[in-house]
Amino acid sequence: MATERTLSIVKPDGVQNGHIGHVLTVFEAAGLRIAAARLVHLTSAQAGAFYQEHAARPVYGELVDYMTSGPVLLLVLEGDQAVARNRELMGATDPAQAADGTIRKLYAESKGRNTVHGSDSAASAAREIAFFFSQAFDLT
Ligand code: IDP
Ligand code: MG
Repeated sequence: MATERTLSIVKPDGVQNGHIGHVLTVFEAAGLRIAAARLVHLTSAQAGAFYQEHAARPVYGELVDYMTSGPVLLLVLEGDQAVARNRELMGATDPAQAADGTIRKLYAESKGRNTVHGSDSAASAAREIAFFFSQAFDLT
């Protein structure tokens, strides 16, 4: 067992389309515990800083606009190999490429409006969790 934590975000389309409940059910059914959660409407500064690694990509402006278009649900998931497990449950970035049964296959509208975010490595997870959640206050 390699218990890990990872950051998940239910993106604006997932919140607006009413998929929070099912996304949480998918995580819990897969054995991932919800270790922290917060619903927020991100500012451009916050979304821009969170996605700083993508700042040089053409999609960056569109991504920041989209992520600030409505509330998002920030989640810390915990469980065995949580980083990889969450990425499996999410499916590929482009819903046309996502495997059957994945969250993005079910709900994503496009490569941009793709319902969920998930950390892509243990290092990203540590950085992303620390960006949104405080060890002293939010996480036990
Ligand atoms: P990931 O979310 O599957 O890890 P990344 O390549 O890290 O994918 O891209 C971050 C986010 O940027 C994607 O989830 C998606 O919302 C957006 N994005 C990536 N590529 C495109 C694109 O070609 N068009 C529109 N949005 C994109
Ligand atoms: Mg990514």
